[in-house]
Amino acid sequence: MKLLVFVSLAVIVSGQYLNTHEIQQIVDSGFLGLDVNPKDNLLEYEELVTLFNQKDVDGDGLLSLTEFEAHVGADFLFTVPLFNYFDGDKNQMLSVREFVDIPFNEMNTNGDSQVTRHEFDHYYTQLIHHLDQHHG
Ligand SMILES: [Ca+2]
Ligand SMILES: [Ca+2]
Ligand SMILES: [Ca+2]
Repeated sequence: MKLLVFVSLAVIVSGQYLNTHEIQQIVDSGFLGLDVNPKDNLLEYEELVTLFNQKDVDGDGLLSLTEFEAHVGADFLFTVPLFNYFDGDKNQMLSVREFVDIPFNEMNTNGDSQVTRHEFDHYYTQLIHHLDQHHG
């Protein structure tokens, strides 16, 4: 099993694209990391803002790359590409607007106050796919 993990990482590092299953796993863990309070298979706007504030360890109202890294996990392949993607004004910091408001509105295609698993999957699968094609 360890060997398998090593081999699949080596394939990714060598620049080959992720397969559908690998992208699905990333999307799964992404959702699980966000749907925490309440854990109801929905992402509420307030839930994401609360999470943002929890991750903002130094309380300056912004997520640094270090704070973001702690959120996504050290072994996550797309930490830097994802951070740069969200960092619209390229100041190396993520504001609530960049990390919550803009993605939330993009995901929330029917404009209510929550993002369903389906909406999240659609958005995040495309995003990871996009980053996968353009990084490395
Ligand atoms: Ca939730
Ligand atoms: Ca901060
Ligand atoms: Ca920024």
